[in-house]
Amino acid sequence: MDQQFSEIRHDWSRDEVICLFELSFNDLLFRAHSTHRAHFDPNGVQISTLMSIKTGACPEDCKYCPQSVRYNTGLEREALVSTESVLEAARAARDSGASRFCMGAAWRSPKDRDLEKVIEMIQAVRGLGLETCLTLGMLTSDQAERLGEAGLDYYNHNLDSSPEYYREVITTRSYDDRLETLKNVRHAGLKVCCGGIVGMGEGRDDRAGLLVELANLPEHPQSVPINNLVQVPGTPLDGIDPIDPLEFVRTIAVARIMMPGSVVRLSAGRTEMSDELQALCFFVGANSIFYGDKLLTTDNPGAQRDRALMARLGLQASGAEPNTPQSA
Ligand code: SAM
Ligand code: DTB
Ligand code: SF4
Repeated sequence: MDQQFSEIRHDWSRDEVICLFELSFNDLLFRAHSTHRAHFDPNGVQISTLMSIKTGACPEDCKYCPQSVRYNTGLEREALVSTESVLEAARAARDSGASRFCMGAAWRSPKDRDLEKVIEMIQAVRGLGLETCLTLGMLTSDQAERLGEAGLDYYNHNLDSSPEYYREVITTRSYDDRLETLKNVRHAGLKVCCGGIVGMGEGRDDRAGLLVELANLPEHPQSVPINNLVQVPGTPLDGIDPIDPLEFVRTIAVARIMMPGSVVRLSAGRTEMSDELQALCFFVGANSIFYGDKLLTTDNPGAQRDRALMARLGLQASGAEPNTPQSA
């Protein structure tokens, strides 16, 4: 494989990444797509379905999030759901083509007794033959170990932005708290799903800073969700200028070049995107989506629209396994 398209690096500098962002659009697209092709089936898309298993009343103050208790978004809070309702939703997701079921809770961190119930859910979902992913907030190393022993496949915990912009968006926890949980998850042998949000008013420098943090982790996250902010009335970021769609494509392209063996998810924000914009994102290296009517609390394109989009682009649901052994 051409060295340019295959190298797994953990020593990116921000300046170098800004240079990638500044390439001519065609040069960037060509390089990102070539990298993508060298590592993955370019027509395969991994499909995950999300379920909110505990909704709203979160003590954290993330300015983008409809689930924070601090903002009046009109969201109805809901306690931890039953394992039966998880099973029912997971079965429906599997039957409509998802390969992974992701469960999210609006917690700062789970209590040990919550974890008991969540472990029951993991085992039920695994029993259906689906991969499992959880996002529950911060984890101690013991909690991460327990989830690993229960058979959890992935843990989602995003870095969300550059270290300096993070402080503008969230004050109730630090970047180091995030890095600590990521370390605990990695050490427990779980696969890491870690990405961020753009369109929060950050600059290109922050987007580059986020990608540097992700790629310079001891291992590239196996899954990298790139969310475009879903603006929710009542949250402080509602009404902010949206990101230029071509800058969004550039962000996906640079993520693909920097983390060639990771699955990059075109995550929140697809409802507002045209088919053409999504097609460009797939071309530059996005190879995973959330599928189903809802993300956690906000709308996602329905299954019918996504089936039509995939047929229009000749994309197939797949596990999106890298087609070459990863060296780091
Ligand atoms: N409470 C846990 C946490 O913060 O890690 C898990 C759930 S939280 C909703 C998971 C991720 O969803 C956040 O890290 C953020 O990247 C994304 N997210 C939340 N609200 C969003 C929004 N309005 N638009 C786009 N992404 C959003
Ligand atoms: C991720 O990066 N995006 C997903 C998932 N991981 C948990 C969540 C998006 C949430 C969008 C806002 C909502 O629906 O509440
Ligand atoms: Fe809570 Fe997670 Fe939303 Fe932040 S992003 S307010 S931690 S649910």
